[in-house]
Amino acid sequence: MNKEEIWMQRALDLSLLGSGRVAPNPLVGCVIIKNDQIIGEGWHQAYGQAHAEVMAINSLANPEESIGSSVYVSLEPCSHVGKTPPCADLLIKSKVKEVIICNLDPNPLVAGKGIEKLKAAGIQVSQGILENKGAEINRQFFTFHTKKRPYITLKWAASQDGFISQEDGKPVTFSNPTSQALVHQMRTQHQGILVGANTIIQDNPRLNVRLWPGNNPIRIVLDPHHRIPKSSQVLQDGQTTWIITKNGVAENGACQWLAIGENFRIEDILQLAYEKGLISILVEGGAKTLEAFLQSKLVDEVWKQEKSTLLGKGIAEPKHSLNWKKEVQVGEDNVWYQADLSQPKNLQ
Ligand code: AOF
Ligand code: ZN
Repeated sequence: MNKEEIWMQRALDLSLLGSGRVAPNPLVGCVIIKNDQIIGEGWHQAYGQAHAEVMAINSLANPEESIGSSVYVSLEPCSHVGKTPPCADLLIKSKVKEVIICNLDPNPLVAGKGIEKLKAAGIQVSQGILENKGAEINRQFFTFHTKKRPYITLKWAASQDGFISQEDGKPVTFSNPTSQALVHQMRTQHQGILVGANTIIQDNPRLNVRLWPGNNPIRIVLDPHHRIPKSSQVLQDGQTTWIITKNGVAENGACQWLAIGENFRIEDILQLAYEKGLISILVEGGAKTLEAFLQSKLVDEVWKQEKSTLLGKGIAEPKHSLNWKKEVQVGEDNVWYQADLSQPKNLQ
């Protein structure tokens, strides 16, 4: 790595410290350099709070130090007044010499305007360093703005012989404590968590985050025919749940019933989520729901947690021919696999 890449890598590493707390905003990190040394650092820590550039400028021992400095930031500085004032204005006021950017901001409120503003003020601007790494870190944010739909991750747990529950749909425990913590981490990293009505009826899950620090995703239940009982935990704990139905809309507090019509297509569900500003959804089951998403091809990431036991019978995992790649061994009895969706025989 050359020096520029090292500073940008640091900005990207800092950006990840906001993981699980910034959605629907992107992960952004910022490093301020003078005389080949880091003199300030910051990252976007939580939605609604200061942007990375503000945190970095505020971290300087003395505000004058920004004059003539080089600012490495993992996303194009914003040019709009949102929850916070424009970062481009702050950098101009701080008299920095140059701004080095990893990725452009696809948000139509910014999209190139941040760079224009900096250049118009006589600041040197370059863009594209470690661009692929930045695109990977903010894949949810970029997918949301470029494809105009949430980023979709599928995740299920199965026995080694490919069953995800008992024959009658009753749950089986495939997790060990570390695997459970990983599932909760994954939940913090998505803005929504989606299941079908059967999962609510059979498991009565809470679908919230308890074993990892970070935000709870919004619960989304596909319940076309209003089958889930009012006593379900997701309707009783006072936190947000959307129940997607075919017809009949009712609202009561944290729970919202949202009707999307008879067709009930995955496309319609994602359109609704897009309009509500959800940048990512973790689909946790059950079999029918996972299958419907795989069939729709509107899937960006697929994970399987496999337990090294044989069930012999039960409800089978989704049958799509996915190319699995082993990612991590979790304890003695769990392996996490990710599907390689870049292969032609698969989804894309
Ligand atoms: C930056 N630095 O650290 C972040 C940026 O509502 P706001 O004010 O928080 O603005 C959110 C938008 O600002 C977000 O959609 C994205 O375009 C940009 N995020 N920009 O310069 C940051 N988090
Ligand atoms: Zn900003």
